[in-house]
Amino acid sequence: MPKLWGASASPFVRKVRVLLAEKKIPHEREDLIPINVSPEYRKISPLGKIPAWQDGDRTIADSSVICAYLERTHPEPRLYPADPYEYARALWFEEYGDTALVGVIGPKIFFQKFIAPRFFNQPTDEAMVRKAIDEELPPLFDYLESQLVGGDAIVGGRFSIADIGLGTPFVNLRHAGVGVDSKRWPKLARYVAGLHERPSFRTLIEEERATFGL
Ligand SMILES: N[C@@H](CCC(=O)N[C@@H](CS)C(=O)NCC(=O)O)C(=O)O
Repeated sequence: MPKLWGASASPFVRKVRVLLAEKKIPHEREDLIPINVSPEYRKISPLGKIPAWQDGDRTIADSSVICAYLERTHPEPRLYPADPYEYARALWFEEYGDTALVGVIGPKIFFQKFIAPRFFNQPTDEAMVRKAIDEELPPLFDYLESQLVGGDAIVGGRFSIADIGLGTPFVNLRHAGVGVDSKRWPKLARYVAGLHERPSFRTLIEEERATFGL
């Protein structure tokens, strides 16, 4: 049985888990937290990060690489657009989720409000959280609002890796108790709510909420 390494709260691990669910790929998961990882794990993930994928002696690190690989090994349902421009747009939004959204939501909101007090017994840096919510997220949300045309897919009218990559950091935002203001970003708020209602996302969100007692 192939194995996914990584803790469920990671937006990158969740990205792969949503793709695995959409494609119904059998696998098991090892719940690894990426702190002081073993030399054995570094052989699978040389940077020591999660997620990593292991299938026999084939090992792959990085969520984007794992997703692209699984699209080749399990082409149905197709989660990368066939049209070259739409394909590039989908990769762009996946990257936007991974870097722009996770860059703010991960360390400045989710870590501060959720991880630090629960797991490190550290107080939340409220000023950092406020600045992230008031100043850093709005331009990122403005851009997404400008790119959404309605419906539950941001590229080509069909659910893709773009939607998986964008939807996953919003789960971390939600776990941290922060939502998208539907008056200011109506299309984005509707889009995110729709994504999180898909069975693939919803099952993971419910599982994580149960794990964290949310
Ligand atoms: N580009 C990587 C990013 C993975 C990543 O940064 N994962 C975090 C957890 S959310 C991690 O493992 N951090 C530990 C570290 O950087 O040492 C991917 O898409 O898989």
